[in-house]
Amino acid sequence: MSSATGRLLIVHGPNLNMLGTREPGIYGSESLEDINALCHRAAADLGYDLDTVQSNHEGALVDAIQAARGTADGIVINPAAYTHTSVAIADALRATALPVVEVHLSNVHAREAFRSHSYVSPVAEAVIAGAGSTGYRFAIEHLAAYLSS
Ligand code: CA2
Repeated sequence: MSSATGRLLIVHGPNLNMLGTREPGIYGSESLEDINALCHRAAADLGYDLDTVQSNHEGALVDAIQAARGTADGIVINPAAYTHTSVAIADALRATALPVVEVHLSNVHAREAFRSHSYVSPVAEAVIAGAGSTGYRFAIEHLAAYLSS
């Protein structure tokens, strides 16, 4: 039996399984496993259980988001490239009616113009971009504060 305050879901989009292998100047040198470990520590510090999921497939991400309804209290999502293209992911997030925090490792607003548009941001309680892996800790702290308010 868990005595946790609640349960959070971290959703990682396409290619984030490649973290730490290429483009460290943009995305940092930590692996996805490192970031998941950071998320587990941040959630545990605040009394939350945590699930993580990564997929390179839009439909699998939609399935994971739909499954969060009834099992999670909030979602942290880095939709990666689907940020800029996916109405399906935005609709799935909206349908959960759960609080969502959108995270980007890089400052998407300082890069190519197409990265400044997000289908997910209108569904999000908060958006964190450019803080690197620490952005995930900020997102978890914000969700915990939101859920306890
Ligand atoms: O800054 C972010 O976190 C992004 O969501 C990352 C996405 C990008 O499409 C978004 O515009 C911003 C790309 C993730 C790809 O990650 C890689 C990591 C290592 C090697 C190759 C790709």
